[in-house]
Amino acid sequence: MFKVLHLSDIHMGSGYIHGRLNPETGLNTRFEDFVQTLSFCIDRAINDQVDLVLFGGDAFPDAVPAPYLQQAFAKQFCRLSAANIPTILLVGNHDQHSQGEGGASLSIYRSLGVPNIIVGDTLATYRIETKSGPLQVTTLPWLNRSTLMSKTETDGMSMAQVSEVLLDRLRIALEGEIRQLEPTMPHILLAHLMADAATFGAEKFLAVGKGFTVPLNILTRDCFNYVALGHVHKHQVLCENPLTIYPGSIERVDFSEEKELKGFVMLEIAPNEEEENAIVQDSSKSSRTTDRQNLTSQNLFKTTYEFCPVPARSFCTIEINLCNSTMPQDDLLMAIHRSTIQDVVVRLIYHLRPEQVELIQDMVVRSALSAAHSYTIQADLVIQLSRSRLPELGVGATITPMEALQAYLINREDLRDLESPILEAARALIGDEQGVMFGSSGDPMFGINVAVPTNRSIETIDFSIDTSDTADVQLRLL
Ligand SMILES: [Mn+2]
Repeated sequence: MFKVLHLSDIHMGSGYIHGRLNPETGLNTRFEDFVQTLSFCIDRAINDQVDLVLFGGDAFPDAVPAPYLQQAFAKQFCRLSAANIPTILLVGNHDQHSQGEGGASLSIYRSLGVPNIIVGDTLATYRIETKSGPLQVTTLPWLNRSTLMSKTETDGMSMAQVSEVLLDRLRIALEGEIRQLEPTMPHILLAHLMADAATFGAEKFLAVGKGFTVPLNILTRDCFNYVALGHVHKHQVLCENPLTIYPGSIERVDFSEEKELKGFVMLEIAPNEEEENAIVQDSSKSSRTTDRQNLTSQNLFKTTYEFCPVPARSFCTIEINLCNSTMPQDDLLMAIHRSTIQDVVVRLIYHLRPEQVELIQDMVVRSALSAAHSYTIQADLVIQLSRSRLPELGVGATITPMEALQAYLINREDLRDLESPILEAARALIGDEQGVMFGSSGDPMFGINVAVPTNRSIETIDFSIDTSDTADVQLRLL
């Protein structure tokens, strides 16, 4: 039986904004968190005496990590090397360097010839001698267009066409690796990629601009006993047969990972006893050779897994809308006290109206958050840029200019004192216009009877304007 530990997406050196300076070490506390969590994984590998450790890629935020990051990473993985645990470090997109011949932040381990460490920076298959026997691992690092195609080849092709050709080449290259496999040995595919579990159409090919999306069916071949993935930070099982798993990242890089459980995957690949028995029975007959040829490593071995959570730093968002609160500070403090914030990275978001701002004392809020590992406060002012529409002025309502003005004035308390003069001026204006329109064309006069609320009482004002159809233009304003 083989025991394999699979972890991925360490990103050591990320998310410092959520940490603080440790005065004792002079280092960012988030760096220390990442080292501690990685150390937790390595401890488990050593204590459980696993046969193999697979790292799915993305060691650092970029391919040129600061020396202290390189050193911290190396210290942990060299413990595996010293414990004679074979380890494969796969190259992810964050590890690749595009200058010159390429290379990666992890290539140094090969250059130095660190025992028991293999750097997976090309598509290749390794036979690894473990204490439980040999097994095979195919490494598939992050692919970009230039890995499989030259510039002249892609000239004049659409993104969809490029992706199609790339996938075809990947399929062929992987097939080449698969054909070299020894079927009696367990076989693992270790890949850093964005897998696409859905059936894909041309729209999916367009994703190549952001990355290279690989359809799951290219990976889930029955020759594999396990497909170990890296790149996606959320732990997920994409396929049961063969088991295809993203262990996810080991520490939260930002708040997008707040709700995700962090950890690694522990695998057991054991001989499939049912199949073994079948072979023994068959071997008494003459058909043994034929049956053995038909067997794939998938039915010779059985893979089981366990997701092992790690003590990653918790993140917590506290969001509260205080717009309708009469005591916004009390409500805000209550929301903080209801949350577990001890040693947690906290993001406090509250919404309030501009006139409530002075009701919040920043120092009191900060003091309430002091138990957090770190915190940010985001106060969102809710400003009503426009008044709500008046129902009287809604679409579809047939209304005259005077009615519209009246409805508007009723809703503007601040203009109450000016209501009468405004209305009178409006009447005069409209009257003038009507007079010009009708008067100049020689149309007959019309009269309007208007009831106008003035100073909260309603009085009727009579005035006369030229009219041709009294019924149609009679206004009754309430
Ligand atoms: Mn990645």
